[in-house]
Amino acid sequence: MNEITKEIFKIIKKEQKRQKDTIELIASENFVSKDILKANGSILTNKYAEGYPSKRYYGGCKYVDQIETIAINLAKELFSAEHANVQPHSGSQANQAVYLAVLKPGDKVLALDLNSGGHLTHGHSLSSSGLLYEFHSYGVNKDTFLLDYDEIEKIALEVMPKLIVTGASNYSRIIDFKRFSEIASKVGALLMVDMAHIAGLVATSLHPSPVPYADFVTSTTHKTLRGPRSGLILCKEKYAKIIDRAVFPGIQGGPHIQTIAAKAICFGECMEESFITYQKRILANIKAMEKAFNNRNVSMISGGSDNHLVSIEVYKSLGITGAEAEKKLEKYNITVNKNSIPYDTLPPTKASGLRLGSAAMTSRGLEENDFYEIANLITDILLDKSLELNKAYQERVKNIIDKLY
Ligand code: DSN
Repeated sequence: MNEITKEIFKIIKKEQKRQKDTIELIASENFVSKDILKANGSILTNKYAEGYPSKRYYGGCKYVDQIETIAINLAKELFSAEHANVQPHSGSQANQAVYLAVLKPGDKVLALDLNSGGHLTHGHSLSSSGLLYEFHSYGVNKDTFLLDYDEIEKIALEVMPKLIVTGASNYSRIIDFKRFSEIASKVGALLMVDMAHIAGLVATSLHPSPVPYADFVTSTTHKTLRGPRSGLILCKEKYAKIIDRAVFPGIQGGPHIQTIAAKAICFGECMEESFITYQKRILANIKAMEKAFNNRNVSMISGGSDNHLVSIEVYKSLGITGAEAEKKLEKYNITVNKNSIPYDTLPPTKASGLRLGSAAMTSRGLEENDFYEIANLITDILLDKSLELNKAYQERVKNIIDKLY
């Protein structure tokens, strides 16, 4: 083992310890099963397989064809989709592929704005989405912080986009995909739903599925779905060809077969009864946080949550910016991310909010009383203006860490 290899493994060990000893509340993270880890780190990484099952540009693909076919079939079954492409390396690439498949440079797209919970690939000026296409945005209602479908319809009628995008990185309420599809058909637009955050809830019918309503559904596979770090596209059969062509050779070369194998295992795990129980616990656990924040008068965007995340306002309600809060909590081994809130008066580097998710710690066995305590602990830490680390809070963190699987 050379020095570089030793160094890298040493750092991986440290990261492993950090993950083990941390209260992980980043809403987009999770902990995969040992089988998923094993497939993802397997010899499949040695194989090139440009193309699709039985239509490859390389020899020696008979086994990887079997793996990709299993993954495709499971993805279709899990989400009741007509067609699945399991090759996107990430959610961003899944989105990029849909745009390439249906848009020409300069075409108009309507998507949720970043401050209201949208994603960079939904038209940020520095993302290829915003650079190549003419993105317009809708936000959330100024008073309720909820999606206002009548307002979205009004904007859609003004913009007349070719594609409407919905789905979010930071929206804690149920999204009405049927209403979005009605708006899209009224203005003659296609509909794409990026369900990355809620895919696990959709897979278990705990959030309404976008699949019957959207022309295209994109997702990551590593958030509530609890699979490997990767992407997925679902669509109607009539779009299968243009989607497959947009992924390869449109934006990607060889698929990562080791990750596709891990995705197949993930989809299989999602069909087990225990996965439904897990998703129900995610929801119950976030409700426990919601209750604690309510009791402590910590302001939550839209007043609470119907899914796996809750977005809290910290600048006005606790007197600390999101960036400072993130740093302060990290000192106590609580990992969160700062997040802009709708109509934020602070820049995204500071931000007024924190986004907290329950998927990862639910995977590690925490229950409602633990999440209730975590929300109280976060509130205590953020209200405490002392610069010294507080031993009592450290003890409370340790009590939670000690319970983790
Ligand atoms: N970065 C992811 C998130 O945290 O929501 C979205 O891609």
